[in-house]
Amino acid sequence: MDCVFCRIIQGELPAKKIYESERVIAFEDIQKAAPVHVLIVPKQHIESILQLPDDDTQLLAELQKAIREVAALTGVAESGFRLVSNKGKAAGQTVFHLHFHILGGRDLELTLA
Ligand code: D5M
Repeated sequence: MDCVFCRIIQGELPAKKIYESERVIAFEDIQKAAPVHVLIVPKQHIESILQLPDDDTQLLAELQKAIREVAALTGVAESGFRLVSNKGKAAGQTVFHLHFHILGGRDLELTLA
């Protein structure tokens, strides 16, 4: 298996886990870009946001719950955070397993790109 996030999910690589549910895991980004930088990842290998099935209401709800829980657990629910999912190389996607970055813990630049 050459997907780094699948290897974390299988327990083959270490990660600092922040939150886990049946189908979603959240762990700290190894290259922190902000004091709070957590990745929210479906356990199933889904390449990007465009492959996320819109009829999988359980997974969609678990992802939404994970965002809310991670924001609360890391303290950024109050202070504010940015939620990012890169799709494709041109957008900066380097791991081709869907993930949402939660960034916060400091004032973030206003630019989106
Ligand atoms: O984001 C991919 C992110 O994944 C990037 O910020 C580094 C992070 N990453 C890569 N390998 C690991 C491991 N092993 N643990 C934790 N975080 C990791 P993208 O949006 O695809 O550029």
